[in-house]
Amino acid sequence: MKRSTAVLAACAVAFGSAAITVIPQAVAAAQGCKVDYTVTSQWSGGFQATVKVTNLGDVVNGWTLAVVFPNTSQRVTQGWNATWTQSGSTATATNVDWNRTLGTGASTDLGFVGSFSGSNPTPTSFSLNGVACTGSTTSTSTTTTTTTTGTPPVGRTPVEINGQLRVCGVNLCNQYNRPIQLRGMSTHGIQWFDKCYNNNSLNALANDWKSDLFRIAMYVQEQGYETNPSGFTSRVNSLVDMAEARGMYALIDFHILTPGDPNYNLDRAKTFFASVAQRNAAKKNVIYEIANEPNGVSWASIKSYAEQVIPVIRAADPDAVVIVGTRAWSSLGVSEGSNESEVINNPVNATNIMYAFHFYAASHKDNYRAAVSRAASRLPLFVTEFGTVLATGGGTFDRTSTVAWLDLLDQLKISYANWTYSDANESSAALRPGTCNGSDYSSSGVLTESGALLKARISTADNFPTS
Ligand code: IDC
Repeated sequence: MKRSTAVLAACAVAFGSAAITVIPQAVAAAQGCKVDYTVTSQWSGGFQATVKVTNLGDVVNGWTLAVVFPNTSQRVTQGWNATWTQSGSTATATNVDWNRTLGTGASTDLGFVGSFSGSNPTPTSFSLNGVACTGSTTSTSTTTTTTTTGTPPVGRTPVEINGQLRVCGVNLCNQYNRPIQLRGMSTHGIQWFDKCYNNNSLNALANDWKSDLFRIAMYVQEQGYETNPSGFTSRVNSLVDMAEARGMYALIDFHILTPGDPNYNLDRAKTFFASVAQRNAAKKNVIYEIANEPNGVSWASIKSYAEQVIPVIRAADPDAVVIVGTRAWSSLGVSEGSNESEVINNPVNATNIMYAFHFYAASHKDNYRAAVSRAASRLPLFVTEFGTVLATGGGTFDRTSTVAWLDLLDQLKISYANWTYSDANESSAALRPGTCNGSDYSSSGVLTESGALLKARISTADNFPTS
């Protein structure tokens, strides 16, 4: 508050003296702007900044903002809410369609992830359409704290606190533009385990597990969507409503698996997402996952699929986060001998998207964790599915590897959903076989070893920023 008062005062002085020395011309447009620049986090060699641009002059239709760094080693590597380029020490942000027009007094929030070497001083100047933004402020917020514990506001759900989500830089951000991590559970295939998803089980997930997230795994093949498109679409919608009623985010998973080329289901995906996106557009709790696990298919084919399905979702629900599966069972290519560079070098041409990473703790260990650690500063990642066991969904429950993974995801603020909140007779399931025949989902006796670990991890207090 103090800061913005000072900024306004500075602008008034600047404009006051301009009015005295310049003879106003009737046709000249009033010009002026201010920028609030904040480094929101910084790590070795990299940083993330937000840039709030306020137009203090007449309405502008189309704009560029120049940000002059004092140091040519500072580079914008990825930006949002504008098209970012850089030449020498000047980075330029050009409006995107939806923020092209800035009325008098209107603001727009931009941001970027940057790299630097040596020191990272704040920019020396900003200008909007060539006019210096006087009275601009720069600041650095407290950073690098990723493990703070906090008590969530009593009686408020994850969706009430965080509202509509968006991708900012490499993070999932809440309505205050602050990075958050969602922790939750995935269904098993809803064509097989439908009876596990009812009021009692969802109450337990929201109230006892304190889950932020409910992933709805809608298989396309294997007796799934293709056998009854309207029936599965309506079941997904009702599960979205059940999650919403309990303040949880709902992740709609188009669970392709075999065949592994998502383009095999391209028409089905367009039909399905057009329908669910239109029906759920006004909701704040929906996230779309467009291809569970592409496999045996190139990144170029997956990217092409994504660039056809995402516009269908955007046409109906423009502001929702969309998650794109990656090559080799969503391993960022690692399980087929590649790595994250194929995505970094050839990203999907869309904004407000994240990339899926999946792992099974007993099968995927240090080299996969290394890939995630590297990729996390370059790509927005979301672990939409992982297991505590072998990639088969069964076998040994690997506590050590699971804990190593979850510690890493917590540290990087990467959201996750565990496979599965079901009573399947396999070690990945969180509930003991037979649980879904009864009405008790809350007592500790219904949990498997995997379920007990996940419930203990997920139910700890969230740390959602509220301003
Ligand atoms: C598994 C189920 C298993 C089912 C099999 C085939 O746990 O009961 O028989 O699918 O449909 C994935 C997939 C997910 C798999 C899971 C475990 O996304 O569908 O579920 N897994 O194999 N990727 C890696 C592992």
